[in-house]
Amino acid sequence: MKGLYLKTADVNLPELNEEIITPEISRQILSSGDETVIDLGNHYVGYFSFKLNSADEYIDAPVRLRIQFCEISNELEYDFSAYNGGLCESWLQEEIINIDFPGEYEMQRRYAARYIKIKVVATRQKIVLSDFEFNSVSSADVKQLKELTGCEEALKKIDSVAVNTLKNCMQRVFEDGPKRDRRLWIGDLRLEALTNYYTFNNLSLVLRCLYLFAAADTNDKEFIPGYIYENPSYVSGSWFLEDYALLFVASVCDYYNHTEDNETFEDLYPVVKQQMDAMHMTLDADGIVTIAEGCDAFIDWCEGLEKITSLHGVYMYVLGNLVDVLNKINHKDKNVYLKRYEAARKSAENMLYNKEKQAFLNAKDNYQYSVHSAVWMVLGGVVTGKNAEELLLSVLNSADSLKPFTPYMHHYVVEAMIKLGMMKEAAAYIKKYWGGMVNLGADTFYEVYVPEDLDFSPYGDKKLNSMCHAWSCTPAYYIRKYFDNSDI
Ligand code: RAM
Repeated sequence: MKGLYLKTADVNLPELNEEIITPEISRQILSSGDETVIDLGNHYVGYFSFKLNSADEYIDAPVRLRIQFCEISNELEYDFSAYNGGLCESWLQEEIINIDFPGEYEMQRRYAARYIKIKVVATRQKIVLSDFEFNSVSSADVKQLKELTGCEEALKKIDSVAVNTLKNCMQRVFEDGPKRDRRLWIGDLRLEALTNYYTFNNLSLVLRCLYLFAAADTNDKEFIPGYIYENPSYVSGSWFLEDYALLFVASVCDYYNHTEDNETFEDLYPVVKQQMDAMHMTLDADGIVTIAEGCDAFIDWCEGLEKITSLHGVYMYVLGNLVDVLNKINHKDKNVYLKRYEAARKSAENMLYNKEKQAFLNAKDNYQYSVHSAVWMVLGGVVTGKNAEELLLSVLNSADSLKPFTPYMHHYVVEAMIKLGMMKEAAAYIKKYWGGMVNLGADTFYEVYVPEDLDFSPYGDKKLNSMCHAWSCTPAYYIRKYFDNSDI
């Protein structure tokens, strides 16, 4: 089966569209110690080339350049040698190159950048750098994109940044971030695929990614890993995130809902079933999900976050999505999952909800009060209607609750609002949160954005935060699905 899955993934390997960016910068005459900055005018992903020539006399020694690729202008000031984070510093986009002869120089590696800073580390004679070109690549076909017609300027601007974010993450797979980690993660894939349906609609890229995960090695619990590598050859990931395994199922359901492609759904159903059954096996005596040994849950990059209530909500949300699809196609297993959904809801009402406080405060999560729990319980359908709306607004406005850290989690806040019909609040939330990045001058949306702490990094040093990150692209999905041509 794995072989067949990989074959389908291969058949759907996309062609990359290229666009040559020629920055407006004249030829630069530089000596040792000089520096120049090239502004590409927007954030792109691709390959950089330039010409090097001698100015007056022939260069009689190699020329040593330090070239730094920066996603945002602040990075131009970063001292890469002072990096102090938990991830490997080789992710920093910096090269020292030595050029022996004058002529054209094409850099071999792919970069994500708007700015390119070149420092002449050593040269004997003056040099001339010219003919700068950036060959940008993406598997998004921009011709597929429809213009927004009836939406206010603030949302239009947010949409364009979101679309740019998605475009730059669409490569051989839906990457999480073209600077880092440059790989396929389920949580990111799901949000990219959803946004892709309303923008570039590259269905074969979605198929490719779903089949790549279907081919992954599962752990002894039968969960697929949270990520995989596919280039130059296939390697299965080794971090097993239960919420991500469930969101694979959600992604298959989204794909079915968008395409009604029964054949693909049936093809992937064994993996779907495996994830749902593996999750079912984690239920404790109270009927609440647990994090199995050797597994983990992501939910958000939020320090100290207790995750059981959220994870239970993800489980219910995915059960709900799956039951909808199984009903649509009148699948034989539809009642199995409906029963599980109902049982999971009862357990959540009994064990996770505090009636007196009207909040999700419970022993499973050490009575921690978080937006995450509330959002996922709303999405799981444990609370509904006016009650849910009030509960959600209280936790969002409370000074004591843990708040989302990543645009990924903020996406699900907006989804919860939309589920409750809070359309005005959802639009306002997008304008405030993603609009905040636009106000900072974002060309693409960031991996993490905490307005009160702009230096926050889950990795201990913001130099490695990704400034064009897939899971941040969903305003384009919301705007195009709900807010373009609406009165909101
Ligand atoms: C980080 C990346 C990725 C995300 C995982 C859980 O490494 O930001 O996008 O899915 O974490």
